Amino acid sequence: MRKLMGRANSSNVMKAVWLLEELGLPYERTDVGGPFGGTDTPEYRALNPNGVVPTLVEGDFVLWESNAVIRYLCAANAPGHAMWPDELRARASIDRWMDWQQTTLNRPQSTVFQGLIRTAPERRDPAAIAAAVTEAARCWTLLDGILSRVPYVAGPVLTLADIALGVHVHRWFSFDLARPPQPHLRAWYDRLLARPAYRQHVAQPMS
Ligand SMILES: N[C@@H](CCC(=O)N[C@@H](CS)C(=O)NCC(=O)O)C(=O)O
Repeated sequence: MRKLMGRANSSNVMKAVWLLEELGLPYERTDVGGPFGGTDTPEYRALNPNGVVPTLVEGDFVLWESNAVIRYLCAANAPGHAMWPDELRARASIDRWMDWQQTTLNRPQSTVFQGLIRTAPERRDPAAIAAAVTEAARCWTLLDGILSRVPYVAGPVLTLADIALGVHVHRWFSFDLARPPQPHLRAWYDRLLARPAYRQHVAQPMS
């Protein structure tokens, strides 16, 4: 049986769960990381030397890095699927947004999330959070511009780019803060909310 190791409230675990559900693939998820612990045992480090989640295990095949995991799941189980098509330019356009999530959006978005959701009010760094909100807003407004022309991040249909970014847009619209108007981003978020797997596994109260 395919095993996905990682707690359900991790954005990176959510990517894999959401995709597995969209593709109708069987899996067992186990709670690892955060309050569940288990990431610093020798057994887990042998699977994932980074000590983070998610980790995918299929027999003797082990994979970590959430975006690599969802690319693999798609290619192995739904080759040629519109989520991650074979055509190289279409695929590269999707990969580009997946890299953008990891390299550009993730740092400010994560600072806002950790600051507002995982840090007690008296221990927060308001200046760091404010700077991160400004930078995250810049990123999301850039995406708002893209989504003024297409319904999904990489074009006309849902792809892995929407999976990688969609787990974060729920948080962005759930944070208790002032946001610039981002109507196209909001319309895309509403489109994602129409999907049962997104509602059930991503659009949950933040913790
Ligand atoms: N680049 C990695 C980052 C993985 C990561 O940082 N995961 C977080 C959860 S989103 C984690 O493991 N945090 C520590 C923990 O849960 O114990 C990926 O995309 O898989």
